[in-house]
Amino acid sequence: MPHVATERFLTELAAIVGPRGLLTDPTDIAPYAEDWRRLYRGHPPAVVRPATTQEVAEVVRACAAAGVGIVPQGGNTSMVGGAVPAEDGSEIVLALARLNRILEIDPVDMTLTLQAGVTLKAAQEAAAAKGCLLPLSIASEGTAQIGGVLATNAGGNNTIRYGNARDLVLGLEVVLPDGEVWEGLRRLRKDNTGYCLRQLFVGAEGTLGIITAAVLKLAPLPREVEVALCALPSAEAALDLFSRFQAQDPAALQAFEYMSGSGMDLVLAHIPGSALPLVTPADHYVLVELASPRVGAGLRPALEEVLGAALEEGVVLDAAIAASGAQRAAIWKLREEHSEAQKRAGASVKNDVSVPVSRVPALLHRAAEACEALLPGIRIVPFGHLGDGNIHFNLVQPEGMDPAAFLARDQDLMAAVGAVVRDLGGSFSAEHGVGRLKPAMLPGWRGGAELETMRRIKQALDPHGIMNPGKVLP
Ligand code: 2HG
Ligand code: ZN
Repeated sequence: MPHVATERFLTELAAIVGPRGLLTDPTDIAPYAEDWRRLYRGHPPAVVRPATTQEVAEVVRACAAAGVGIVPQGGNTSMVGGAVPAEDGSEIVLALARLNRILEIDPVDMTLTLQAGVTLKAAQEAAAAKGCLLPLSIASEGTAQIGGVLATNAGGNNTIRYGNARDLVLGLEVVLPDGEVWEGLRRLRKDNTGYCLRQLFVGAEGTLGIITAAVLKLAPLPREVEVALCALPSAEAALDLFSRFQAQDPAALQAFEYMSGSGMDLVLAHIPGSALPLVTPADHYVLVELASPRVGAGLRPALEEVLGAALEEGVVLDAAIAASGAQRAAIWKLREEHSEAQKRAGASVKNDVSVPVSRVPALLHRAAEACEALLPGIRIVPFGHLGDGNIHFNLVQPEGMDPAAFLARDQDLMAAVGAVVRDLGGSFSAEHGVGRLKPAMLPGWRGGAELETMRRIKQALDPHGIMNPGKVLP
């Protein structure tokens, strides 16, 4: 059980990270104390901003000796309160933003070695400058940092083609809960030497150690990209369209994203500069992206072939193909601004769930029915990564309802969606993690031997429970 930090302890931290590296003024601390969704506000006595792995290790050793909890924090974009400190002053925030160096890009090995505090966008840009693609794309990539992206095993828009964050990790450097540094920055494509430690830290949400650097796999940079926005009559039609693109050329399919008409309406209403590039609004939309590293891959005719047939058969009602990079970006913006638009529309309850892809239409119908029965007038605004079965089944408060009264219903609503997801063989946390929001749900979904094994791993690595306390495990 972590202890409350003393003045003496803070002086010790200042000696490790220097005056630039320690924030204790409440105004400076405030942005680190609250999550993006504003669900939680902690009271950390300090925010430590180490500049080197060695400093991270010394801070961890000091915290371990004092029994003070540590909350590792990257861009603070967690959707589940994964990087917020406790209210009782027993946890400091350890921000990794100053570990922001790209260490090496190797275009032969196709690897990117970098520190944890580099933003995902900066990492993508560094790779692109060397003619390579870092194939991980998430809406918060301008702010999210590599350490957090790996700690949550982020998924995002390109999972259908390249997998999740964990599929890109070849090596890691991790500061363990006793302050020892595991130097595992290998870049091997094959390495069967005992337990795969790096995968233990990916997705552990900072509860087993602090990721300070990583080696990531790169892919060839696409030379041809096509993006289309399609309006569809039903969720079944969206799945049908996905199958058509899969059947045509699965290797070209880079993203297949779903948006509901209700979600699109919120974007159009709340995000300045957004416009629908289609004549008639619909109840369902899909963004499809095809990409190839080959010049002359013929993606445009391929896209037109599938869309043409789908239009003729009534599977697609209308479609717009981007004619320039600016138009591609404008279509992507309609998708990526969904979270921001929902935030502006009022209080929201998020269900980051996944089901087998074939069951996405059933999820959309049945979960909507269950939520409407619980709270008439609720705004159902699902969107997400249809191609991998991960839907953000998000709910926005009825117009005019008191936000607090709506949030008081969150457990009921999440349970109702959860019951449908369970019945469809899905997961209650697809890509955002468990964080502080969902530990109580874990035993119901991952009980028995699975939860017990997780507890034993936690106990073995962090026996005093100082690493990101209160997250993931109940
Ligand atoms: C996305 O896919 C993110 O845009 C955020 O995962 C989802 O706001 C959300 O629930
Ligand atoms: Zn997502």
